[in-house]
Amino acid sequence: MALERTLSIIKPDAVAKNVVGQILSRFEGAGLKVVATKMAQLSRAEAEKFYGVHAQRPFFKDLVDFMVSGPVVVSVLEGEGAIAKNRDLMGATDPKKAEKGTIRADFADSIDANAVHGSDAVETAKVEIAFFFPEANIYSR
Ligand code: RTP
Ligand code: MG
Repeated sequence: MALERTLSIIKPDAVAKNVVGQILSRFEGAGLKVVATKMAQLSRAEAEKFYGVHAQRPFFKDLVDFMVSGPVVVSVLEGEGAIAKNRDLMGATDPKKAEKGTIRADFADSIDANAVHGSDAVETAKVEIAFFFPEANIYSR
């Protein structure tokens, strides 16, 4: 397995529920290192650009509305197979379908308010990380 980086966003619902620490703990417990992190309030323009790949989808407006509804915690996670590992920890997009013990099964309420985002591939991870963090602000260990 390769050493990878992935972008994680703890979404507004999970920040509002006060489970930021519990979610970051799950990443650490699975061997992922937090090598950059910050809290941010996304603007509409930022949320639209970040999720630009979904611009033509019927759920796009709801997704953007939700992502700007409160602050988020954005992190870069580093580790062996970090992209797939993070997606395993997150569980399925729809929390009703997410496996027991996953972040979405435990903390998410709906397919819109689904607690976390995680990059889905090496290339998207690169783009998403650069969207939020200059290389100088990533503290690889
Ligand atoms: P994410 O990008 O947020 O990590 O989630 P994902 O890969 O599991 O799902 P994706 O297909 O990339 O969709 C992005 C976000 O859009 C919302 N969504 N709603 N109503 C729907 O059918 C629907 N499908 C997707 C979800 O909030 C999803 O996280
Ligand atoms: Mg996605």
